[in-house]
Amino acid sequence: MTSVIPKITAMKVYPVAGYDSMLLTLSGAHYPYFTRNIVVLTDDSGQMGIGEIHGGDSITKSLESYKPLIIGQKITEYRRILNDIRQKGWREKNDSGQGLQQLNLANLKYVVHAEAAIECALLDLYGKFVNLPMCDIIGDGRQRDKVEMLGYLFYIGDYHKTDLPYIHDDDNDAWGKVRRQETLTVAGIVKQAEAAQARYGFKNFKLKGGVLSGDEEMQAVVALHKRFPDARINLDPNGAWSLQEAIDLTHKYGDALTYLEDPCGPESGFSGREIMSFYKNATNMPVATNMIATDWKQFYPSLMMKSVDIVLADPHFWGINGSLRMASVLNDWGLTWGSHSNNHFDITLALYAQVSAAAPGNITAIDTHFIWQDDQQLCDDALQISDGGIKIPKRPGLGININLEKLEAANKLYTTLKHHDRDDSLAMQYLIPGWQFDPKQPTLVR
Ligand code: GKR
Ligand code: MG
Repeated sequence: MTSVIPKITAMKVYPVAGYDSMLLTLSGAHYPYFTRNIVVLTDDSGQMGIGEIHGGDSITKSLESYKPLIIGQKITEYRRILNDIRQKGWREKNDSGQGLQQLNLANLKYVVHAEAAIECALLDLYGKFVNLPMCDIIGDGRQRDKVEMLGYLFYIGDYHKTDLPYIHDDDNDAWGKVRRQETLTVAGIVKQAEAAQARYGFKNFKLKGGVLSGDEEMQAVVALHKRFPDARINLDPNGAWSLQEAIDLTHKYGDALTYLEDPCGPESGFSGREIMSFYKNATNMPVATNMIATDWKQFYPSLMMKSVDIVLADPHFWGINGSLRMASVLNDWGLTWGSHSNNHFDITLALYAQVSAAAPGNITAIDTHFIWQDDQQLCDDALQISDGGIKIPKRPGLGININLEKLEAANKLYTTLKHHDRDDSLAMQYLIPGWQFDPKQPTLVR
């Protein structure tokens, strides 16, 4: 017999992989595959709730350790379940406390909160139970029906220079072609933005920097501004520039930018929070971060020193409830909320849409890598980006339903991989032999 409030009867963790382009960042070159973990909860009413989080063995192990704390529980107990997980679940030890200040990918497993995937799956079930979309039951409830996403642009390496199985020729329109081709020039970045805009209707753009010299990247920003004069344009070198370089580049090219993301980081014994504060004092340029404030403890000094204006509170780092708590605080204090992203499937896309729909105030357009993965959906009813945004569907919970065949195929691909953790130096070494990550040196400036 089905109980009035459904109980969780099963939890499955699927480590999965998808295909990626040779995207370049300060940490190197994206490998042909990216990995994630998908959680599927089933309740005794027969519903399934789903969640997605970063890949890697450590996160899989954390998720597996949560099973005894979840199975048999009522879905309405989701806050207590999450508290239990935080107290009793397994979590990787030996966190240096550095966070993402220097974009060291080995630290991602400390910054990511695996339980966010459980929170998502539980809220998906809860929404289905009360027959409401997730954004109506989280935070302060629905604030908008459509969420704006930004066009996330990348420099791209030439996969022909590797013997790695990068995806190519997988789509026919202009975006489908440019997203797999080498892109290292100003004209190439503008072409990429045009193609992304043609398919998705983006109004605003972010260029991932930390690849070429600051001057060359700023020239790309100037060209984007010229081509899309009404767009908010942001460049994110992930802290690669020195304080002085960031100030000089801003004075020279700042008119083309609306804000900058993590322009500089720790240097001369000062933390990234202090350096970003000096930068803001010198330039008055609004600054976004997903590096110096990735939790509440880091947020406190960032706030005291006025190091940041836009906190990209990714629900995978902050939890769904934590991210929305941040949205309320920022709104009350006249600051701005947004969300950071890493490569992801359509489950995360739906989560970003639902969380952003519930974030109060004048939020900034949301980061998403999904345009690089579009066509690899794990759900049949995946949300679509069109006219620069995502409309919240009327369907309950996350608003999407997993296709188990596609999920199992992505899991099968994962089992063929030698590396489960992200290491962007592996592919990068095909372009520059012996290449090593240096948080202060753009990837191709060697
Ligand atoms: O996809 O390589 C990437 C990005 O550089 C990612 O790792 C960053 O964490 O997108 C992120 C950011 O905004 O810093
Ligand atoms: Mg960033």
